[in-house]
Amino acid sequence: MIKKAVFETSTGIGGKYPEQCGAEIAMVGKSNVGKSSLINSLCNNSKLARTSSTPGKTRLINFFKVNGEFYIVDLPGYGFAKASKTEQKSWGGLIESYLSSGRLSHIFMLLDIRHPPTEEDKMMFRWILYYGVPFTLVATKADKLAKSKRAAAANLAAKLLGAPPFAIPFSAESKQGRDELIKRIGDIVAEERKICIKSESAIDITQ
Ligand SMILES: Nc1nc2c(ncn2[C@@H]2O[C@H](COP(=O)(O)OP(=O)(O)O)[C@@H](O)[C@H]2O)c(=O)[nH]1
Ligand SMILES: [Mg+2]
Repeated sequence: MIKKAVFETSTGIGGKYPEQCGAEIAMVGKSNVGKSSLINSLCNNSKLARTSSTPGKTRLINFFKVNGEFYIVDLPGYGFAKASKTEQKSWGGLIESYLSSGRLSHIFMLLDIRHPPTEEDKMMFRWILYYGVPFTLVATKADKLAKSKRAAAANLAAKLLGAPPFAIPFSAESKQGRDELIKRIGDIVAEERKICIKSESAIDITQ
């Protein structure tokens, strides 16, 4: 259950991450795929993460603290056509240093349910595998497809990405998939809690 979600901080290139706390779950995907809308839907707050119909607006990593216990993280999107080479490079640097920071518990990678993954989606996915971050694939904007086509389209997008052929259809409009994602987050947070308790008791033994 998400009871409380607040914006904690933003960070850009060379910036500082907030103090680590519990699980950290990040949303990645191309600009306009629905990352901010997903966060707002999960947190029942339409104004929490800024959503926009102009792609490529968010260039910072935004941290939201949930239930005072863990972070949901909104990553800047990729694939905005107008981005210059310099902008693309700085985006890559920001994302790669975050992926390799060891902070991430889990990534939700978002794909538009209506379109095959782009080359940039595939590159993003290779990074996720390379850095070994556990992931869940989410096929967004499910409301834009007929109900009968959603599951197959979501799974096809995952397959074309080169992942196991399974993605959760999600819609911020109809809330389809919301309960499943909340449950997944609950599992990730509980798992992280267990690791914390284990490492705390490991310290006790050596003292
Ligand atoms: N129909 C529909 N539109 C959506 C959905 N999720 C996001 N959008 C729209 O897609 C646009 C981009 O959403 P946003 O969350 O800002 O994408 P982001 O760039 O990945 O953070 C906005 O105009 C949203 O209203 C959805 O599930 N269904
Ligand atoms: Mg956004």
